[in-house]
Formats: sequence, C-alpha cells, structure tokens
Amino acid sequence: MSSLVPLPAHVRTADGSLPLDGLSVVAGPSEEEQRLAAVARHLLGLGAPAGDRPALVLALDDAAGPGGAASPERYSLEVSGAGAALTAPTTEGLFRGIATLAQLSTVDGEGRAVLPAVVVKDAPRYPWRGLSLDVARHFFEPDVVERVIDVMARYKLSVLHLHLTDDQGWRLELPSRRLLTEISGKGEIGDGVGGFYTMDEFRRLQEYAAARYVQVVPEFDMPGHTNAATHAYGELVPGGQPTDRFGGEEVGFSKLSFDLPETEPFLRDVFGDIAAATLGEYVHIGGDEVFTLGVEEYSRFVLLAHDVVTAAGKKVVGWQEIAEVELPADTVVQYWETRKDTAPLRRAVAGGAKILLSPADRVYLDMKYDADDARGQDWGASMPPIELRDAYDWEPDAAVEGVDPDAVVGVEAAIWSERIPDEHTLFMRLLPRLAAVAEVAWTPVDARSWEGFAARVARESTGWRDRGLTFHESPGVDWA
Ligand code: TNX
Repeated sequence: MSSLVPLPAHVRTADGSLPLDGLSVVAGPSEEEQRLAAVARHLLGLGAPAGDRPALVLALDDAAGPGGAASPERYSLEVSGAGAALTAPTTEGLFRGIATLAQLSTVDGEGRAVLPAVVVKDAPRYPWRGLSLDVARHFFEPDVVERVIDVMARYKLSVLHLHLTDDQGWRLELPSRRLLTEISGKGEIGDGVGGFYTMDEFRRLQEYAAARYVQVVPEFDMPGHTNAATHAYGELVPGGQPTDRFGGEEVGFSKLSFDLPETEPFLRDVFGDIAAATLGEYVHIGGDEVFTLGVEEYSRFVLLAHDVVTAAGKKVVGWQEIAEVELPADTVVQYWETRKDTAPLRRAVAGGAKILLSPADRVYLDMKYDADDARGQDWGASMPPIELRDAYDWEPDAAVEGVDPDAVVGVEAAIWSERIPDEHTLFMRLLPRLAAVAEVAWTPVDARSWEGFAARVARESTGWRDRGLTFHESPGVDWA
C-alpha cells in the first residue's frame, strides 16, 4: 500500500484509517510549530476542525525516529483510526514527517479523504540531498525556481545549489559590482532575454526554500567559466578589453588571470558579497573545467576564494577539480567526472575533505533518457543515456573507490541548462529522475529495490499531472 517516495527507513502498515474530514491539528506554542501546523493543514487539504473529531498532534521529542538514529531530521509517525501523532527532535524533522503525511493522504473505498493507519520511524541516510540548478546558460525566473523547490520538498531534498554564473551570464546582482548584471545579466544561450535576481529576490528565494527546509547554496564559478565576468569588466583580462558576449555551448575557453591587479579585489568583492547574502552555511566556489591555467595559478584562485568565504563565516564547496589543490580540512569536494582518475579525491579525503556525490553517469539530469532523446545531453556521445532505472540503481558507497563512506556528506543531482530553454523542458528532465536520486540519498540501501520504487513512483505522476508538471514516461513504470 505505501506509496511513499523516498521510502522511509521503517514503515509498517496497520488496519483502519483516519478520515481527514473535521480533523484538527495540534502543535506546540512556538511560532515555527504553529506555522508547521498550518503547513500540515494546507498540504492535507483540511477544512474547519470539528470539536468531537480526533487530532493530528505534532510534538517535539528527542526519542523520535529509528533506534540509534542521530539525524536532526528523524521523525516518528503513528496513524490509527483514533488519531495521528508526529514527533521529531527538531522542527526540521517535523517538516520531513509532514511531507510523509502529505504523500500518505488518499481516498478510501467510500470516497472519503483518509490517512491509512501506519507506523513510520524514519531518518535520512545523508544530510546533503541536493539538486544543482544551472540558471546561467538559461535563466529561470524566481517563480519557476519556487516550483522546483516545491517538488524538492515533497521528496525531502535539503539543498538547492544555484549555479549563478558562467560564460553566458551573471545571474545575481551584487552591490559591489553592478556591471556584472547590468551588462552580463542580459542574454543567454539562443535568443532568450536572460535575466538576473536582485538581492531582494535572492533573499526571498532563500526564505521560500528555508520555509521548506531547503538550504540554498549559491555558486560563483571561477577561475574558468568566467566570460560573463570578463565581458562586464575588461580589467579582468590582459589588455583590458572586455570579451565578447558568449551565447554558445562550448566550455573551457574562458579564464581569469591571477596576476592582474584587478583580479584579487574582484574575487574579494564578489565572494564577500555572496557570503554576506547567503542565509545557509555554504558557498560554492566552482573550480571546474579550467583547461587554460597551470595548477599553480589555479591553486591560488581556489585558496583565495576559500579564504574570503571562510573569513565571512561560510563553509566551502567546490567541484571535483579543487581536489588538485591542498585544501583546508572540511572543504566539500563535489565529485562529478566519472571518466577521470579519482586519486586526487582520495588524497583530499585523507587531508580532511568531505565528498559530495554527483556522478555524471547517474545524476546529471540534463543527460538523454535514451538514445532517441535528441535534445538531451551526452557529451559528444562519450556518456550513455540515463534512464530512470540508471538514476536509481546505484550505491553511493561504491561511487568513489577507496573513499571512506563516512567522508561522504550526500548526493546531489545536477541539471545543466544549455539545452533547457523553458520550464516545460526543465521538469521533463527532472521528473521522474529527481525522485530516484532523492530515494538514493534518503533510504537505507537494504530497504531499496527498483521494483518497489517503480511501483511507488508511478502514483506520483497523478500529482505531477494535477500541477501541470511535465515528466518523462520512463519504461518499466506503469504510469497509467
Ligand atoms: C560539464 S559538470 C560542466 C558544465 C556543463 C555540463 C554539461 C561540470 C562541473 N561542468 O559546465 O554545463 O558539463 O552537461
């Protein structure tokens, strides 16, 4: 019966059900607990409570969750005909439990909206369950990003990484460097108008995410992928002439030069601004695909960006390539390039770094679903397509050979937007694969099976259709 995605660590169905009609919601007095009660009412579609009806009780309780689980996101849920109780040690845990409640609600044989009787004890496998969204190659307005966050919250994802800068555009207005968006906020790949977020919009987006217990991790990509910066500020290139606007798909041609007098002040300004504007714990410093710099100069960039971000009180995450540098402990290194030697990752972990898993052959959601998927990415045929089952059927512990599983902070899907011009295409690429990645990151491996997931994810398509979200009808799932 259980149609939950991601599947909880422990779930046991019981007899009976709890009708939603007239159900009241009771929660503790704090502002956040009261807000969560309202969220639960809204997601369950509850009307006015009737005085004589049972209640859904939300309560903070350190003893909640599976025995031995330490995650602040753990929770316990018990539903019977007599009422429902959701407990968690934190409001974050309560929110994850509310996401479970929202998925449980169904219509019984007599047409009544009900919660089926169930006992759930749940906790995530990893704290970092992310999605990286490229808003640089094509820009997505805040309302589109909010709809992405809604879907993330339904699947208990916890991190939205925004790839805010690249060769094609700079998508966040900065107080210190207005020209970045005045000049490079316009345009994108193709003939779209592009766009950027104002600081106000960025703050509201982070608050929207935080209300759903999703942390935003902003990325400024450097020292490669920098044409938008050098197009706005000519002093960042030798000779001082701004580079041309770039609207193509190639990567790896642009760069900053460490020894130019304007370079260090630029890095200090932009990383200082973004660290100050970030509500979450992390700033992403990019660092990928730098084909035009020696390792010496590259290292100076990575260490300077690291310095500025940590001096401003934030932690650092960067793409896999930063593992070439001797990194301060606790830096998060984001693995993506499955075709490359992973020895630098093992060295980084030995030096105290953490690993975030984004293997491109499993979780790059801009890749083709199958060979006939003409608009999907395949890196010039060097990568196989990623069908739903490929995104699901893999084990994080085996992703990087020789890395201690305890050094892995989590799993992050990525969607690059070179070939994603609109919201329709965006959701067609995300769904259903994002749900698969969410389960890989949440559910204990022994509780997972492709057959079980295929049956459960099928039921999710009803909600996607209701909300007008496009999805790909992957084979092996009965989408009817
Ligand atoms: C590689 S993955 C990139 C991106 C591209 C993507 C296209 C990574 C860190 N860099 O710049 O958008 O391939 O799939």
